[in-house]
Amino acid sequence: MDSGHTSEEFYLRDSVRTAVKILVVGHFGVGKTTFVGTLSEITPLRTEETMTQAGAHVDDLGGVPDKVTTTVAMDFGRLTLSEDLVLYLFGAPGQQRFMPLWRDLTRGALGALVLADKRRLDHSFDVIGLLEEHGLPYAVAVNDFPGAPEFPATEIREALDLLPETPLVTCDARDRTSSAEALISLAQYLLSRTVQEHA
Ligand SMILES: Nc1nc2c(ncn2[C@@H]2O[C@H](COP(=O)(O)OP(=O)(O)O)[C@@H](O)[C@H]2O)c(=O)[nH]1
Ligand SMILES: [Mg+2]
Repeated sequence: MDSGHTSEEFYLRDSVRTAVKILVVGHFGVGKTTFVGTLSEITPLRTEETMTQAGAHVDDLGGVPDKVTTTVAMDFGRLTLSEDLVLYLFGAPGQQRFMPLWRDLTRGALGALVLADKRRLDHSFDVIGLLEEHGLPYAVAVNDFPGAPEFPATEIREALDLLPETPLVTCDARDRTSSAEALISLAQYLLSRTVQEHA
């Protein structure tokens, strides 16, 4: 197989003892596939389909007119963090019609990173509502798209109705360092909650 990957990258190291499932969620066109692709060490599994005319009335193209694919199920990627710890990233669709997937998707997940777009923060309400419904802790990463208005963090928090402890960071899903930092803010938050629970 000539995919540019070595078997080292495909197979999980024998030393891995802990696998953690993290969701990367957000509305249509917010950067989930990009984010998982940027961080994954394996070729991400993508379930994208070319949008058909039939989907035209349900997939809101506002703000992303040149987007021709949409995630129909999810993205899947892997990130080995240390000898014994591996993260599995599940990019989950935010469209209303995929909501039945969420029960299965949230099962076993430690937390979620919500990708948000400042140009349409209201589009994140559904996804945040679902996370709260499922009791899954989350951090919010605002992706900077060209032409996005400049909002102070306090206004974004207010618009999304975030708790004071919910991490809010900015992120460029196309950039590995920036995406990793967003994931780290989620990990630190999850860890601080675990420490509190055991205090
Ligand atoms: N400027 C900018 N563009 C992004 C960012 N993340 C994704 N994009 C672009 O936005 C479009 C939609 O991204 P995609 O990952 O397909 O969104 P998805 O529907 O959430 O999977 C693509 O053209 C990406 O290149 C980001 O952080 N900043
Ligand atoms: Mg996608």
